[in-house]
Amino acid sequence: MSKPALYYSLFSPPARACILTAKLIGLELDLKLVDFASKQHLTPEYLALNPQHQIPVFVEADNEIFIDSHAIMAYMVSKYANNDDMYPKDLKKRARIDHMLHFENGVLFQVIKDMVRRNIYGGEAEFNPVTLEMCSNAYSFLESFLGDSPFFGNSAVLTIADVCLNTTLVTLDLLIPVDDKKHPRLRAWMERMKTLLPSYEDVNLSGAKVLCDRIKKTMRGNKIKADSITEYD
Ligand SMILES: N[C@@H](CCC(=O)N[C@@H](CS)C(=O)NCC(=O)O)C(=O)O
Repeated sequence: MSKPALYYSLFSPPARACILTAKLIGLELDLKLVDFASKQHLTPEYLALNPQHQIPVFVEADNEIFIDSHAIMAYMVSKYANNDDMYPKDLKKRARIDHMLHFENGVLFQVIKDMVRRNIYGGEAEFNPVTLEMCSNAYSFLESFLGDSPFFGNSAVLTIADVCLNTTLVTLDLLIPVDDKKHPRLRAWMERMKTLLPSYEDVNLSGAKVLCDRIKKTMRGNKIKADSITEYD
């Protein structure tokens, strides 16, 4: 039977979360790189997979298509893992993990979306105060949610909530660092995850750097443009 396929690019935190989850449960994926530089995600072939033109997309061996990293991670663990540790079947435990998946999607990841909107596409040369506030609030909420638990969702073991929060946080941390004075538990969890997640350097950090470099480079370009306009005012 052929392997399931994952359409991905390493710059994408949700795509990295799916790759790391598959590695953690020993699931081999047929990795299909989507070339954003040539706008492959906007081609008719890709839109047939995901009309929302986003990565990641998971295509099962029987050609069934699943969209959204959180749904993909939950599916991969439920179908292929040897146990339910990473996505518990117990409804109360699962509700706590689901909470963190929704938090990642609806709050933390929105900080990156806001930066992309303002700093890559909106011409802004600095981080907007709104973005900074969104980020600081998200870090503070995470610090509180984590509490004294080793993992998110009050879990005693690593789950898909930790994986998706981590791939997004590793990216954000390069842009707006998690302050160990303000968020000591979050910082300690991030350090621990470096050793618990597979492929930290070659997948997680290297992918995060690609997105971070793109944002920083565009911001520098926006600054040069803004300065030259001011000079001729
Ligand atoms: N909620 C989605 C978010 C996916 C997403 O925003 N992917 C971005 C890359 S990080 C993308 O493909 N953007 C291209 C576009 O929106 O055209 C998930 O978790 O999979």
